[in-house]
Amino acid sequence: MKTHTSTAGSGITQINTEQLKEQIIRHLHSTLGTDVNKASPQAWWSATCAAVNEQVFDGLRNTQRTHYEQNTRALHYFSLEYLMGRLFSNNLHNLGLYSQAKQALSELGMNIADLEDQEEDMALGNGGLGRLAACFIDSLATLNYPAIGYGIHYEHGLFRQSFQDGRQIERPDSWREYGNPWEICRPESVQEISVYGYVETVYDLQGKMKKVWHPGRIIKGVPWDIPVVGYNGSSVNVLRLWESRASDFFNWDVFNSGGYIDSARENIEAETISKVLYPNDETDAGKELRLIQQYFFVSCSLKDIIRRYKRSHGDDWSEFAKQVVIQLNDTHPAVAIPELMRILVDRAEMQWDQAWNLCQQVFAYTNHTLLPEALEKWAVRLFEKVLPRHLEIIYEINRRFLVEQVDVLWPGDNDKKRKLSIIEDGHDPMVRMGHLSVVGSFRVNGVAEIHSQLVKSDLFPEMVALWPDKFTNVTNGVTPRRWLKACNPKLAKLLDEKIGTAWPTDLKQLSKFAAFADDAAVQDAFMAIKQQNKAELATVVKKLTNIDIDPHAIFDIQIKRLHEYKRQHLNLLHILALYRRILQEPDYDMTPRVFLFGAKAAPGYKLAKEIIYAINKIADKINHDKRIKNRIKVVFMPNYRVTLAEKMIPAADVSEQISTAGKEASGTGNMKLALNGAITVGTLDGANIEIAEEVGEDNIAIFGLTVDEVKALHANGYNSMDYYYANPEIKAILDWLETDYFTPGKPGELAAIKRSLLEGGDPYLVLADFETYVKAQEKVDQWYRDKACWAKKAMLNTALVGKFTSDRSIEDYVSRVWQLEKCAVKRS
Ligand code: HBZ
Repeated sequence: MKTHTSTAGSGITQINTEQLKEQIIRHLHSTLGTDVNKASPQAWWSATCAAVNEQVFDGLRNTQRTHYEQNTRALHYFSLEYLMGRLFSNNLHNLGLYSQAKQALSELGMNIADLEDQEEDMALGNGGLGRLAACFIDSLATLNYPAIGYGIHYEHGLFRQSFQDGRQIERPDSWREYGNPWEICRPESVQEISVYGYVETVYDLQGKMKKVWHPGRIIKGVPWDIPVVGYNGSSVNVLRLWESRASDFFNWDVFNSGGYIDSARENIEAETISKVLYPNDETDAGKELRLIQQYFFVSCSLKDIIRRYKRSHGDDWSEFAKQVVIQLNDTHPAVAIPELMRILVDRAEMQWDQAWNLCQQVFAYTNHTLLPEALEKWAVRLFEKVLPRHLEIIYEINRRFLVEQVDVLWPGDNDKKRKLSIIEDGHDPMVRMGHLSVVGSFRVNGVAEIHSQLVKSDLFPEMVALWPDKFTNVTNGVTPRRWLKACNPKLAKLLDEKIGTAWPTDLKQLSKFAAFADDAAVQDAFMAIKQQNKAELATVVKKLTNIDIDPHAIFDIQIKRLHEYKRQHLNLLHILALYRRILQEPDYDMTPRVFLFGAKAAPGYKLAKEIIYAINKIADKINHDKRIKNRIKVVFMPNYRVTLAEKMIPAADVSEQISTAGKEASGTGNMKLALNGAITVGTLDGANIEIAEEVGEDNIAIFGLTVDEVKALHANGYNSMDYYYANPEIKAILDWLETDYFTPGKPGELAAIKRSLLEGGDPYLVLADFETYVKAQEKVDQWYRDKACWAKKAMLNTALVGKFTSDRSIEDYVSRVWQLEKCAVKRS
């Protein structure tokens, strides 16, 4: 019997296989009330989680004690979304316990993979922004930075997707239905927050004016802590998520006056706040409940931060900005700015200037989008109803900003004032959250070089004139622990053998792997791993969709939210072009390809749902067409999520990153796929540009218009009809969509795509990029025919993307924004 011992770092108790076995059995008995003979896989999973938690909580206690004793400056990450996925294997890997657990379970007659499948994804996010937050908290703990993530404990995460006759159906996600072993409720840290009501102006005995907010409703925030285990287990930080409940105080009143039923209704209304994640990405929901969600978690979190600060500093605010830095993950938590002002001015009775000074030292803001429909705005009328005092504070912030900053640089320039005002004028005036975030923060960053440039040149040029040093870039990154070591164990092992084991925390080490790119034996090993990963994915595809795919075909993968700017329909037009070529020329020479999609559409985004429907219908036709001789297969994986990504990414040959230039802020799937040896077919957009710089132009297939060319084309008047008439292949494909070829008996069912590209004016320039896209795909097909050539390119992708670890992103934030010190955690 082998007995592995953990290589865990200093914060965590070391443990071996035998001890782990004992712990698992002990938890089966005393935590789950069952035994080895009758325990279900679910019970085995729970018992193993409980055993793992013994190590996790050890590390958590040590970390919290160390941070308290050292009284360190800490980062507070404010995000409405954390797309965590599963935590079982992640925690085991980060604790250095994965192989022990695998061994222990196998000796107990269990397969660790079966247990992993018992866990629901923690899908408290929509896409890139939420997953980025999850990667960042992993890196922060790994790098020993004192940090806490704040967010909402949604009862329902992102909806579950299935297809009915090819159309997307949404069902609620009940990830906690059977409990969540990774969270701890902290009733001792409950907070109460207020909404609605009115503001009264009162004067004290000295005649000093004071504003008093009389809230209309009080809501309780109950914190749930999820330990975030750093790799090697040194620090265990916390993700603190707030759940809303009716306030006891409020209920008591209603109950006493005989309103038992009313009090039940109040309960329900209060609990609604953390009930469900809004499923929109890149569109502003503008709904009252959404604003209340934002304020709820921000207010609870600020109170929590201040409570902790006061424990060591009392009413002395002079150290606050030294101890606290708050990162706003997009504008969603930007109401934190007026909320902190309210606490300081109304509650702590601080002078406005001093309070504002403090705010501007504490907040930093990350922008994730330039799309106009995604820039958050709140109707002033709605704001006034929900947060009347905050609206007054925003007016005062704006008044001073316009008088003291804008009018000083541009005296009498009303046009500048109109552009820069936090309040957008009109018959329905709006609060611009982006403007508020820039004005209230000491630093603003975009998420890739080109995006940060565009934030400055296109979004906030006047703000740059006011504060040139405020703007910076931090290119996104992904955690190589989850996105290589855990999800692609075979490749991880090969890397360990060839370049040593330091790469998970020092990803630039991967460049040593480039030395093997021409080594035939290593090429074979690398390609054999890819082949096995593809075979494993083929099994998953068969199980989920009943479609047979050939692991020897090129696996061409596009996984991301469904959006016109991401251009899944460009991919679809290419598939149709290949299909048509084969029908016209039965011996058409192409390397067999499997096109795999994974994407959820926002439930209210009609065209996105039409694109899903079209892909499914076209897939069905092609997959059953014998004339194709399996040269093309099309698969739409249902319910794309972190767990599915972990299976798809290691099996990808080709990574589709084909957004219209200037629209994708960064992308992070692009990084994960390249890291796992997929070759990118991509536009010069977001982080694709930096990936191309790193891997070199021979190892990536770049196509399409650049940002400047896109701007020029729009400026000169883009007419998609020109492309329709000029290119017979485009015309034939679009016309095809109007027939009933793919939807027998129902002509026109797929016509929405054609309409948006022609009558709709093709806002994302699909037709303009079609020809160069097809050429890039032909190049990829040629590359794949030469096995050694492909292996070399794929290996160089893995070797040369070390820049894109989220550890590097975090170090960039630390030096450009947060100014944090590391804090080594000691064992008790
Ligand atoms: O953030 C994404 C960007 O589109 C992507 O380019 C970038 O890599 C990533 C991380 O920086 N943005 C989102 O994922 N945005 C959302 O999910 C979202 C969610 C709710 C909203 C708006 C946007 O109200």
